[in-house]
Amino acid sequence: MTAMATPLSSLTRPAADPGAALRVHGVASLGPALDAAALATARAAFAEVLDQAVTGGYAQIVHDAWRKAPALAALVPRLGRLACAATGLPEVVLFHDHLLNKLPDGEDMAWHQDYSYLPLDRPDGVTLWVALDDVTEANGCLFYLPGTHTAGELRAAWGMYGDDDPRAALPPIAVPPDEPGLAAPTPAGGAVVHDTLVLHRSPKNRTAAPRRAWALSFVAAAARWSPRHAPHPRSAVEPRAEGQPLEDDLLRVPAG
Ligand SMILES: O=C(O)CCC(=O)C(=O)O
Repeated sequence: MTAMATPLSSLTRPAADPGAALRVHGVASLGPALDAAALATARAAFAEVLDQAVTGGYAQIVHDAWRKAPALAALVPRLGRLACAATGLPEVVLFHDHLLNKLPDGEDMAWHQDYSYLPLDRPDGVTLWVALDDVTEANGCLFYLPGTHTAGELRAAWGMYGDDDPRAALPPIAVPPDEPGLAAPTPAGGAVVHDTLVLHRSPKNRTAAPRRAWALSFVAAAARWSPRHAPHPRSAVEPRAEGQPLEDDLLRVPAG
């Protein structure tokens, strides 16, 4: 008889076995990922590049922050090793990263899968989300629906090209309106890792202070570009072919 997976009841404490939690629930709290010095470095870099942010209703976003701030690039190996440990991959590639400055009283971010927005031919990867402030339910922590990664890819929550978008034919995201999901409050320097297919949302910041975070998309080295799968800031300015290998100049992190 196969043992039933125990439902996840909390994301407030680091997972005892992040790899198992990621596999079963699609999300795992990792606990501290940046020590005090690294956190100070990341915050200083955040301040330096914030003027390069694009402003959306949901947050100010600095895309590809590691290319803009060498201090952030220097922190990527330690975070990539956490991604390798959680996924079991021998190596991960930093496909994309972004800094998020969630200003007070912005918009809610709806339930979505990160893979909907990755122009890649497979969902093999994770988002490593690092809190740069103490992130709570009040200032807009992430909320998850554990286990939803096993249902496969769903219709993109927003941002489709039109009816011929391949994502339009997928089953819609159907989460009851009264389903809050499981909150993942995370102290500054702490991280949460999630599967690119797990449903998550991020409500608005209801405090008076901005809320800072750094989200890194680590993917399997075998993944290939698929601009047809999803729009992406980089494929829009520098066109990529279907099936093109990931660029050599992306940061690659072997397991430690
Ligand atoms: O609120 C955040 O920092 C993360 C939002 C999110 O889910 C995303 O960028 O995919």
